[in-house]
Amino acid sequence: MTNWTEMDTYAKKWIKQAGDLIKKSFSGSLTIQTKSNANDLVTDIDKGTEQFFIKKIHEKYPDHRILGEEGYGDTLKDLKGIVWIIDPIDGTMNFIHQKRNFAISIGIYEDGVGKIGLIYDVVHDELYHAMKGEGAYLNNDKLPDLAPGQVSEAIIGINATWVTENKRIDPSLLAPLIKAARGTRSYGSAAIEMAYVASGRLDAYISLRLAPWDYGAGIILIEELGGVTSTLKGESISIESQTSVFVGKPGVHEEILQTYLKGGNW
Ligand code: 2AM
Ligand code: CA
Ligand code: CA
Ligand code: CA
Repeated sequence: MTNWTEMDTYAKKWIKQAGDLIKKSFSGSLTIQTKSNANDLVTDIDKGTEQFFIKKIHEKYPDHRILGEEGYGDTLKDLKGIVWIIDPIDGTMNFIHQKRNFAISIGIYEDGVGKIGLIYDVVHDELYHAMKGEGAYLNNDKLPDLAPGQVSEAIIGINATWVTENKRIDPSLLAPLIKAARGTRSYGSAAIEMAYVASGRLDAYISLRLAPWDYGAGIILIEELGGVTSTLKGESISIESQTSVFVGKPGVHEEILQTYLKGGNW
């Protein structure tokens, strides 16, 4: 029998410990490297944090597998069994430039089904957590279910990249949505933006390309609260690959999909 409560307790303990290690690193110097391009950054702290989780998980749960952004976990061909999907620092650019607005994201899946989602905004000491069927919380406070809303009163999380010339979408397609919304925000961390949708600070969030470790925890939190998660086409998100991600409270998600996105050729 899988003891999810025990796993949740360990995951929370480890995420707080990792957060403390990250905070301690602020007083030292960072080693920064680039990945796919000059603005795609990684630090020794991203790598060290991922390795910290892998060590803890392997010690306690040797049969669990781990998918981590920095590649120290397992190479997975499927999501059978229990898989921890980890982004050790989501918002690395913020971590480097601002020392805030980054998070640790952990989604725990069983046979591809999301069971536990944790997003820890380290600097604000805000831990968003959910266990499937057991409610979602911000620290010790239970989050209310997401109430229906409408675009005219919505704040939408979206990165300005998607309304400039880019590879994935005609930038003019999102302009009418941005005009119709009450406002837009961009925080530079997909995990934080999804946690903000869960907590009602944002009403929707759109990204044209995210990886499983960016959204693995966030979709568990949002779905637990009755929010809607899909790709930009309105299809269900497959946790196994890079995808567009479009999440929102009920009503807002539907209105955006029907009025602004339907018929787009992405
Ligand atoms: P990261 O900081 O873990 O790399 C920035 O707008 C958001 O997009 C962050 O959540 C960031 O995660 C993510 N991101 C950055 N580069 C990305 C890439 N090449 N593919 C997918 N997501 C990326
Ligand atoms: Ca990265
Ligand atoms: Ca990320
Ligand atoms: Ca990362």
